[in-house]
Amino acid sequence: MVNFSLEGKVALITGASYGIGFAIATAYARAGARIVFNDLKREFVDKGLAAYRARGIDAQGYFCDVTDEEQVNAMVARIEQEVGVIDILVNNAGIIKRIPMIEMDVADFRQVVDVDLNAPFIVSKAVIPSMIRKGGGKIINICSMMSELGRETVSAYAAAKGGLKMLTRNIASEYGAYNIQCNGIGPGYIATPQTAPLRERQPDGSRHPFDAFIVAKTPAARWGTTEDLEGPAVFLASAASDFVNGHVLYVDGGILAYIGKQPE
Ligand code: NAP
Ligand code: GCO
Repeated sequence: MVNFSLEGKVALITGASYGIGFAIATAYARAGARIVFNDLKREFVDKGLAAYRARGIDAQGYFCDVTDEEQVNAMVARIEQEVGVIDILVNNAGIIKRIPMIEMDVADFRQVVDVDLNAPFIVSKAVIPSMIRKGGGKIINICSMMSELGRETVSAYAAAKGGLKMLTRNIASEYGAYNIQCNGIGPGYIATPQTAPLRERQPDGSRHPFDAFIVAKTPAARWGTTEDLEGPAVFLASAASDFVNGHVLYVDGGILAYIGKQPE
């Protein structure tokens, strides 16, 4: 019998007050997991808690900047004390800055790499020792199309998400023998606040050119929804994926398989 149940598991999803993290956490709760999340801003922790409660989910929310190792270590220690050892970690918190590379300040580049790459290292490092003691665990890194592809204005994000793909493979290589599976999910273009600027209506009411571009570039001919990520995320957190390690599962409606529409 295939086992997708997360009954009795403690799952920490970073940056999960809304967006992709919130959807994944909600799916984990429905599969039986105890949900723990954090956010960078206290007001978002409170909003997140209310949103989980509205769905009948008893989540624990923490204020924590995932780029700050001291804060992360303190949060993980509190979670272990208040909820239990973390069985499932989803490194979801992320930011993007869309700036042409030659106009980008190095401080902006560093900030994106800090949140999107250094933070998954910091949080994973904090949870792995207890996973080893407990006999295993699951780490899921939220990668991107930009783990594979480049495009104008996203040099820092692509560098970080490409690095996150390799951090995923390295965690799998280094800790697979301890029954830790570390995999990535590479979402395609998903409708969330992060991508809202790419879907804004033009002053004349027409679609944003990038919006039309993405629909044309996606064989599924639509943007993804956060719900599209729920099944793959549950699979990678469950016993059903116990021999899947170091893999990035692209959930992109087929973008990476498609060369693009042929000229008329
Ligand atoms: P989002 O709507 O912008 O949400 C990102 C979350 O991360 C927010 O809750 C944000 O908190 C939190 N966060 C940012 N910096 C943080 C920090 N230093 N410490 C703690 N929390 C922090 O993004 P999303 O679209 O749901 O994306 C979630 C993940 O999926 C990201 O890693 C993103 O790169 C990736 N992704 C998104 C797409 C897409 O199309 N949307 C596609 C591929 C990959 P605040 O609100 O407090 O800032
Ligand atoms: C962009 C987008 C992306 C997506 C996503 C694609 O400006 O190109 O924001 O990079 O959010 O990561 O998978």
